[in-house]
Amino acid sequence: MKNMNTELTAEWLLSNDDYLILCHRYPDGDTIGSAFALCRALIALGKNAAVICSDLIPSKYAYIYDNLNLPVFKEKNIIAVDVADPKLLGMLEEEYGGKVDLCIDHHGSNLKYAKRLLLDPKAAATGEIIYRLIPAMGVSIDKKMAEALFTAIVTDTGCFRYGNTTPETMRIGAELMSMGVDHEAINREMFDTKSRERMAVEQAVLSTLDYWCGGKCAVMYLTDEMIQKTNANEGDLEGLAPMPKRIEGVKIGITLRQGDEGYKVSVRTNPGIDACQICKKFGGGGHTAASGCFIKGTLSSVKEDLHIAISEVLGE
Ligand SMILES: [Mn+2]
Repeated sequence: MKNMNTELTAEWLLSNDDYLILCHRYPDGDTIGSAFALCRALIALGKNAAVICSDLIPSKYAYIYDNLNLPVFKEKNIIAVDVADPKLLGMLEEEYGGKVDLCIDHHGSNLKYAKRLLLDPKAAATGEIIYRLIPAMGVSIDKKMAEALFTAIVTDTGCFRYGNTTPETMRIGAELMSMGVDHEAINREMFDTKSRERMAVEQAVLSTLDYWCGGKCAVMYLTDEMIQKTNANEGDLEGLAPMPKRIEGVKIGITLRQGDEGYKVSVRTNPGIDACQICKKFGGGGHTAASGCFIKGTLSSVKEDLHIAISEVLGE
């Protein structure tokens, strides 16, 4: 594994071609926005580039990938963006997990699985790293790239609210706005507009809310059956994870989502508790305030495993 900086990465991208860019599963605004901004920049250079993801990209992100004519080519170089662990490639792991030529990421927990790694754990979003990379390749950021990068940054910072937001994040946001990004429309689409299916999911998921450790931990879950009943699509299920930690007195918020033979666990914490430490116990990772892991078992066994781990962390 070779550690890269922006200049070295730009040089490598300029001297190669035929890039396949991979997003992480359960794609969010950062992985999608970063991937398409980079893809558009490479195409602007006359390179072949395309983006793939193991899961469907939610339609609310359509403005990020519309009007993009992807060339037909055989990939020679694999790039993963915002992917800390090859497991997060989902169904693409088997084919590409061991073949990633370049990983661009901001997760301190990155497993350093790629041949080259451009990592900045201080960046609030991978989109910040791509924002610096595109001009280093000699490409000027156009409006579509700016919209994609703005989306990457607002989604990973909760619209510049979370602790990962730095003065640099705000400066980049301001620069992107001056490039013509319609911040109001993007923020409305990302944070305000909710489908009826989404409202039904929130209603269902909130009805499962449970409190542990004297109310310092709030837990809720989402099963396949609930998803079916509410007729929700992948886009309707995004952004549920921060909900439990918003409750007064809660230090740790946990959201469980049913998966194959177990549950995907999203942990969100308020200052003073390291979510990454909790998830590492179960083979996962992420950031201090937002991390994830996968635990095998039934709903009740997964809850029990978590309850024990959380009680230890909270010293109860
Ligand atoms: Mn990210």
